[in-house]
Amino acid sequence: MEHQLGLPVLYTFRRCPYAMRARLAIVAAGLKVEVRELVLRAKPAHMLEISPKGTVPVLWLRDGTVIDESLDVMQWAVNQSLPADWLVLNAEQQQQCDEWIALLDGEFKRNLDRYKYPHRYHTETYTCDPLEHRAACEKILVQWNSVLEQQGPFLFGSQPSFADYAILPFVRQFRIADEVWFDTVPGYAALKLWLTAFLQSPLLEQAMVKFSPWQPGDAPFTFPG
Ligand SMILES: N[C@@H](CCC(=O)N[C@@H](CS)C(=O)NCC(=O)O)C(=O)O
Repeated sequence: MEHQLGLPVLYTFRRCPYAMRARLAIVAAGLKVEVRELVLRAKPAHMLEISPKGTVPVLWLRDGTVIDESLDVMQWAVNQSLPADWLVLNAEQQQQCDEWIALLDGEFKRNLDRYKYPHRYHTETYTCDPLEHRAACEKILVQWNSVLEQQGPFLFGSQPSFADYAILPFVRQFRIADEVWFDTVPGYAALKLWLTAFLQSPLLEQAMVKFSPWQPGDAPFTFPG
């Protein structure tokens, strides 16, 4: 297996919010990679060989380095070239950013999964109530809404940052779980503006371009196209 285009190879799954945050950073940084879209139930052997844990995104650099955590792929992209409009976080902001991302990848994601797919969590003795988990997500969203109300339109003010693009794909998923409810529930004005701007952004459009699932021997595709 080789880097046919002389570019890093990104194994990705279009709808995965972790892969999405990685692609957002790659696009924002103005980088190019060879993209290998996959189907989660049939992961390519090469991907599993370089990253046996079997999650996307996986970035395979030309020197053989494997980066298989989404936040590390984001950080790699930003280290190559900080996106022109992204805010450079000071130490205090960086600490806040890390706390928010830990909350998102931990408690928020745990409850989001149970809100979206309650049937996966039912057991003989336990019925998973999606609304209980939606309420738990809301407790976190309320915090981000109030930050955005005070200092929006982005989490750290007038410029987007690592924090916004690490978090937004998951807020998008939260909305998708019940769009009618989300769009009509009172409150969350600042959060809704933040999400809507993201949903309408050329950045997201580029990050969400569709690719057919890759198989060994296929012609390589560049991302962004
Ligand atoms: N901590 C990992 C989590 C990535 C992750 O869980 N991705 C999901 C897709 S959204 C996945 O690949 N799951 C494996 C599977 O469903 O087989 C990261 O941040 O990259």
